[in-house]
Amino acid sequence: MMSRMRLGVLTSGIGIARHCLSKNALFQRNCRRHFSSLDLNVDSKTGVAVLSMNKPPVNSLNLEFLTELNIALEKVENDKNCRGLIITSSLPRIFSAGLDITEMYQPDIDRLQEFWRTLQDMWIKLYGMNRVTIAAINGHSPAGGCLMSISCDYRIMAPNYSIGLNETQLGIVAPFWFVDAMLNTVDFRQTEMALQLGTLFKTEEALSIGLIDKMVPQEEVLTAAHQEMQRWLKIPGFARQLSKTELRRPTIEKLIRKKEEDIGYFRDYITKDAIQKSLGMYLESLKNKKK
Ligand code: CO8
Repeated sequence: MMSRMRLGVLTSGIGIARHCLSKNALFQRNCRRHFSSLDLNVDSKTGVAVLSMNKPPVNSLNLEFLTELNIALEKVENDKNCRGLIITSSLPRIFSAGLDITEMYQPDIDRLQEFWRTLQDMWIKLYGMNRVTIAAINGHSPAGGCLMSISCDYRIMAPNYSIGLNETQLGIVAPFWFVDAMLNTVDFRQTEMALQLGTLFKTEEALSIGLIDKMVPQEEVLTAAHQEMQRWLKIPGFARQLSKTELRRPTIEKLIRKKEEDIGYFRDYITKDAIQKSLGMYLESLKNKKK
């Protein structure tokens, strides 16, 4: 039986989501009001959850969206019947445009810090998740979208999209834990070049350097993710989980140790005049694209 809940831009605030979710209602059919920007479907027969991002126009990660992602990831992790998670997008052509740049441009300082802390928490949960995680990348996946993808255990992507840590193109620097996640995925030389140049790799290039694991036609991305999931779920769960934890723990612990320092660094860095100027120009260039 498929159970389903929609999470989303909370018309009545995050409190409602917490209320619904805290009562373990996430997987019940009857708790679906007020939500619109995340779909979480759990197939109770296979134990596979599909989390689909649905925040038009580009699934940009703002504070509210990250909060919802955190709640959903926590629920998946705590659901004993759930063994695997597929993350994808409901939007055409976009997996996620990464962090919402408007959170970083002319920010309110308290919100900015909260935003960064919520991103850190989301990453710690996703990168350290015991469940098998597969990114079904059915659209562009720059910066924070790339971070989410490389935090999963396996990546399947449709052709003719782009993925990468392009922060330098915005005049900003990817934090150490973005870099660590990249280094744990592709080799040092590729990371060194990609991070400096802010490279957005086309799907084919991403495949050739190991940034993604498989390329399939757009309409087959989700099916391929389910098929791949079966391969992972055949492995005894405890052994697989421990192997993952052993490999990822040092990277996660590094951020946990430096969390507050990282928030302070981010706040001081992002509010510099020169960085604000770069972000403003980048936002403007996105808007002018259409003209
Ligand atoms: N944040 C906020 N708004 C965005 C973002 C974003 N990341 N991306 C796009 N938008 C907005 C556009 O401005 C546009 O707004 P409007 O409709 O009001 O003009 C709307 O979304 C639609 O965008 P497009 O018209 O560009 O849509 P397309 O389908 O043509 O293109 C893309 C989609 C390819 C995703 C394109 O929008 C794009 O390249 N976006 C920018 C992606 C990007 O560079 N993201 C980087 C974010 S930074 C990050 O994730 C990590 C930061 C780490 C900080 C560390 C500091 C220490």
